[in-house]
Amino acid sequence: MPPYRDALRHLLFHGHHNLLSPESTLQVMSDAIRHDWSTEETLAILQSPLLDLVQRARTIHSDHHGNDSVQLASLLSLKTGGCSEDCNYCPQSVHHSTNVGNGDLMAYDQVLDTARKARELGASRFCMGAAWRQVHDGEEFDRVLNMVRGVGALGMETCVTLGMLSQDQARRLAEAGLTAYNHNLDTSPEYYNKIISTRDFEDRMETLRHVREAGISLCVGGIIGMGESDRDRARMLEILAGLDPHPESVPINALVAVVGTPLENRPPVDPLDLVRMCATARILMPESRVRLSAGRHQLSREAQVLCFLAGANSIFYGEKLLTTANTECEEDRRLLRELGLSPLPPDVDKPTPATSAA
Ligand code: SAM
Ligand code: DTB
Ligand code: SF4
Repeated sequence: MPPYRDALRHLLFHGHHNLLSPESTLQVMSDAIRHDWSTEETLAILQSPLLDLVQRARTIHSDHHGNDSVQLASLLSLKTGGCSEDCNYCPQSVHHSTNVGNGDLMAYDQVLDTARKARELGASRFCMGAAWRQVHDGEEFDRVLNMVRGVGALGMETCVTLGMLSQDQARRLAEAGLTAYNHNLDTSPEYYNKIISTRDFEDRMETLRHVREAGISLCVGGIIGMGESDRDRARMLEILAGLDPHPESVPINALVAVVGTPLENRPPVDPLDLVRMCATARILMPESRVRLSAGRHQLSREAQVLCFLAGANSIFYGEKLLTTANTECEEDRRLLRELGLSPLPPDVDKPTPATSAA
């Protein structure tokens, strides 16, 4: 947080004279980093008039980030399909008949080649996903650890999403130099069992604790467009903002309704609902990177601009997400140029562990 805000707060609350009106005092207070947002407060923000909401989010965004950088994160599916979980949105679950098969874990060299290409195109973070319910110790996990080392040695930030993790597995990922772990809450605790029956919300929270204890950055967010209410959306954001410290990255996904999944017929998300989610996440978690994630492909340039205006400052960059399409890199670069936004360089100040092909 910029030091002048602390000074201002000090002046307001500890000075002999309160220099500002009660409304502006409240405004400054509302910008403080908080972990105690209530459902009603969050819902009121989420449902506030759109222009007020975007303006408030934009002010907080400028104060905490300046206006000019967007993190470009590339995604690669290391192990696609065949997952034993029954997440209703996911084309990779064995419980649904989609056209996603059951692949093997990718080879180290192929992963490194893909990461190098992503880096050349301008990505600073490389995210690797596996369609696993949880990590199992053994040869495959060892190979993933090696991939983390290898991608880190390219000077990129590394992120993996591998399902549930034990404390020890999180520690080993940290040792390999992992920057961030992605593990989404996906929806509210109240709506959770309408979407997934093979695990519960508390399982998710436990993995998040293990990641934090290992000193790895947290990437945690969710999905809209699965039939949840505004209250469910607010509850999810409230719980994310209740994490202390806030997650460093908050991916906001719009459901990609894949044929063969139970959610295949969900109507498309209203793009302005995504703007509302980005803005509310920005207001609740001023310092986090809010990532405009799945579903961006279906958004107009104008809707994306509104999301950036509302505080989104990260995107998935590359022609593919895990199994579905994403916006073309060239198109993204053109949009960012037009907006005056530049790609964020990688933040890799940790010494990178030595690498070897497995
Ligand atoms: N298996 C791991 C897990 O679930 O934690 C990691 C991979 S999983 C595919 C990562 C995230 O992708 C999910 O938590 C969900 O938020 C998002 N996701 C998956 N399918 C999606 C879809 N069809 N639309 C939007 N987001 C999706
Ligand atoms: C996240 O929040 N979104 C990404 C990433 N984390 C791993 C995944 C989106 C997947 C969209 C559907 C697919 O391509 O399979
Ligand atoms: Fe498996 Fe993850 Fe897909 Fe759920 S979201 S079915 S855990 S790959």
